[in-house]
Amino acid sequence: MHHSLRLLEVLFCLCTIYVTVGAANSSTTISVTGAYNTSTYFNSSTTTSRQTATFTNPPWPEDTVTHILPQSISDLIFPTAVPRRGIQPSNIRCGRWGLPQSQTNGRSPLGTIGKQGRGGAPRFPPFIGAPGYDVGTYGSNGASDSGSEGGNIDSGGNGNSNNVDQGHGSGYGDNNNGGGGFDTGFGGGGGGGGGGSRPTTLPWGSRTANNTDPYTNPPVTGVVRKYNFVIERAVMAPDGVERDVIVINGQFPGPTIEANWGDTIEVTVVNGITSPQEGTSLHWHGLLQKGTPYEDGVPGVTQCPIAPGQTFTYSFNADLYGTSWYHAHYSAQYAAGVFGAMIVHGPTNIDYDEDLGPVLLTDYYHGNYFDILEEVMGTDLSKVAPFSDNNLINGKGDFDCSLTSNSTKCTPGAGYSKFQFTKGKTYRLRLINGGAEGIQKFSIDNHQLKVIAYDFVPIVPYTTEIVTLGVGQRADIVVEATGTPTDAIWMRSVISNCSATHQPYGYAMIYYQNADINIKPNTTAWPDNTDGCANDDLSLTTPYFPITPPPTPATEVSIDINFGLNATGHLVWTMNNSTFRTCYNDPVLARAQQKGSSSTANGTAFVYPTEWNVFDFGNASTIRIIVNNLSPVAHPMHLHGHNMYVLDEGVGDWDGTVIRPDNPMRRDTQQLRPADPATGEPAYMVLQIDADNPGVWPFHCHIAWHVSGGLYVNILERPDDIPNIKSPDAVNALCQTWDDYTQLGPIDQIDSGL
Ligand SMILES: [Cu+2]
Repeated sequence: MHHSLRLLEVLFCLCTIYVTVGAANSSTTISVTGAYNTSTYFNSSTTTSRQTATFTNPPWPEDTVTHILPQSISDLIFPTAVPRRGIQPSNIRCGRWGLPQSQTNGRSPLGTIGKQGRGGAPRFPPFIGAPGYDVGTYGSNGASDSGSEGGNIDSGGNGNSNNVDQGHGSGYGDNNNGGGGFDTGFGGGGGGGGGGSRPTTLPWGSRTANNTDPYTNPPVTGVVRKYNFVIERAVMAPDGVERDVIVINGQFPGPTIEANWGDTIEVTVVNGITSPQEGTSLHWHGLLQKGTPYEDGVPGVTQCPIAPGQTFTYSFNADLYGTSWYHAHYSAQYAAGVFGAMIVHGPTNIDYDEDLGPVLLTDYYHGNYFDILEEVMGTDLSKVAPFSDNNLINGKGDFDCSLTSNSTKCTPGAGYSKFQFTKGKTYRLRLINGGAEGIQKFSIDNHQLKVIAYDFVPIVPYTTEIVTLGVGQRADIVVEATGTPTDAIWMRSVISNCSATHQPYGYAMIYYQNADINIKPNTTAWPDNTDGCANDDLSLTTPYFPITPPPTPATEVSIDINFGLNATGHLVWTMNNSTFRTCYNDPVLARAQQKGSSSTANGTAFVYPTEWNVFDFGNASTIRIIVNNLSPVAHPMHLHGHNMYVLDEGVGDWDGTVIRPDNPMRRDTQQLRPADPATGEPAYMVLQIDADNPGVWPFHCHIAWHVSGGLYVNILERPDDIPNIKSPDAVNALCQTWDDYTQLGPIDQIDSGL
């Protein structure tokens, strides 16, 4: 009881210490952030930011068994004397001694909470028979091996340069920069003037935003866009404060991926994470992965992790168009910097002059992600909801160095991202919330924003002053430069009071063509009357291509979200009273592929372990999910493999209302409101999907700290069709390598793993 009250205090008291960052230091150079030309197709063949690193064989020469995890910790976590409880059809090897996850919990505090959060938890005591077992002191020797070495990458333009834009620096060498407005939306052909090798037809043919169902009729261009990513540790100072990061090709944020609708994207990933080593995997947020669920990048679900030193090539279709991002899905690793924008050029539903490219909005922490995670997963309840330290736009922002400790290296005046407007022109901006926790409220002083798409779904444009984005959500907006030619304007993104931050204010600068770029803007923010925890009303957001879902779904399930303390005093999140934990060595999808069409394999049904949170929807053609939020915290709920119909959302019990039943909103991430803190009344959202994509699809909160705490379920969709989907050998080989790697010693999985 005492604990619960304390916890509520912590969760509710997210609003206390805001530090206002004063006027920004102005800088004397200006560069336009990501000026795209007027057409929306993309004409580069290959983007290669860096050569693939070479690794010797075996690929993890640096670390020995004892380096990976001290022997004493290994004994504590994986005691050999524990009676084994087999998971059918075979024992799953998760770690050195081959105990199934449900028997060990590793260093993880995750257990399964009893009904209503009361008693009996965890079902599988974490350290049975372990010597010296003591609540709260798990893994004390192993906790310190998350070293801060490895600063072998120069921080490039991040710390001290204002004129480098990291977001999309490398090689999209388009060769059509004649300014003629090339209407990709409705022209079906070149409307602009002569431009070198500009194609005479659009890559996606005659498809437009309102004549094509993207889910049934995507184009196939035959073009492959190739990228090489090397993921490594580094020390960087994007906002002036030096910290440990994990980044792609030395860039923060990572390189922008671009393709045309219908292209194939191929990304070769080298896991160069050392000192300590970690697995990794990349997820391509929002793409459907139809027929290629094994490319979805979720470790322990669709693949085994890419082991340290290993190289793996993802290959998948750009089957939807618009704005998105990619990120590591291994633990909370993306919060260390493993993410970037992903743009798929396609038809437009509105005219504009210039595409200014991605605008990444990210809450930002100065701590090492693993250190934060240890607190999130720890027993000190004052630390389970960590406060971010800053808010960045395209990886930039100032920080007040006087707020840092003497031991922290901080250089003032890191600078802001900059954009240029010309009076009278219209600009497309691609807003992405790529943060770990914070809800972003984006605005441009004195300018109206026309929202033309949410996530990968074009909508009937509507005008607003403030765009709300929960973690994982995107908005494409068009802005008309209605100011005067000498204007200098603040672009802002503010982390809402529904989130936990010490410094909510993110800034970038917009300079008009005749502005004095030596002055900083002096404009005033729009008043914010939006709900701090929720998206804009569903009645405001109408998909541009209408689709009417079946009014009565083939199957329906209710899922309750809650939290509580398990038997060891750790905060865990639950969906229908079960906390998720992945087994990196045993992907759910691989099990589903083995399982025959009669739900048996070799005559023996496979029973998914409880902690995998598998919801088997059989062959149902439509699936409705009613999510009830019993926790006083908002959750951006993300579904892989689909755009979900969002039928309704609000506080209380769903009364059966569907907002715009002939064409409900669709998107891949939807903000779930918190339970009413005054009355305790839960909040709800009602989702529906057409089961047209056989696979195992994660449905989870996109707050890094919540999914780490187990707020995750697997949607098993059309299991009878899954055995027909064959993973490439390279995907299967990941498990062999990962198995070999984990033979060296148990990995340090202190959270759900995702
Ligand atoms: Cu959440």
